[in-house]
Amino acid sequence: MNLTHIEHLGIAVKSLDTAIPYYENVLGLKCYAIEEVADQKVKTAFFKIGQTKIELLEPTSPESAVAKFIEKKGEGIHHLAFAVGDGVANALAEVEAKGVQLIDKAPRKGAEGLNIAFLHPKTTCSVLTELCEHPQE
Ligand code: CMX
Repeated sequence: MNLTHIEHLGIAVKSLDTAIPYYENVLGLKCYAIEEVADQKVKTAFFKIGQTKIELLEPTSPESAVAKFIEKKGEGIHHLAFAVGDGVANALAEVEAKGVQLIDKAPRKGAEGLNIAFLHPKTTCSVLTELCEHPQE
């Protein structure tokens, strides 16, 4: 598998309105996009540092995976997303053959139009892991 870089870090927050000023006014980053991902029941805010993004995730429903995470563990780092150079579908087949449990059996559309798939944290050393690719890659 060809992982090229950390595409983003997903951070669960209760409120974007509370979290964004910290990233902007303290860390000096610029929020360049806010996007609701309806099927994941989250509202996201994006910042960029070099090739890597920070994705803040605010749940929009108590049934959201992010709402459950915050209830159980509190706010904080929710997932680690790698950019895959040779296709998410190929990478899924490869990691599944090595015993990793797939949450998404096939790539689907995520925030910013990326093709994405999640791997179950029970089989990834407790880190919810996302594989991503830009559709043109
Ligand atoms: N990181 C590490 N472990 C996690 C986790 C996370 N983000 N979320 C859940 N877990 C752990 C729980 O602590 C729990 O462990 P224990 O059994 O030891 O207590 C176990 O996984 C099961 O957790 P749960 O609360 O019962 O939750 P579910 O099984 O219902 O769902 C998961 C867990 C990972 C399958 C689900 O959150 C999921 O499908 N996530 C992928 C999609 C997602 O997170 N979307 C939001 C972001 C979308 C975006 O970036 O656009």
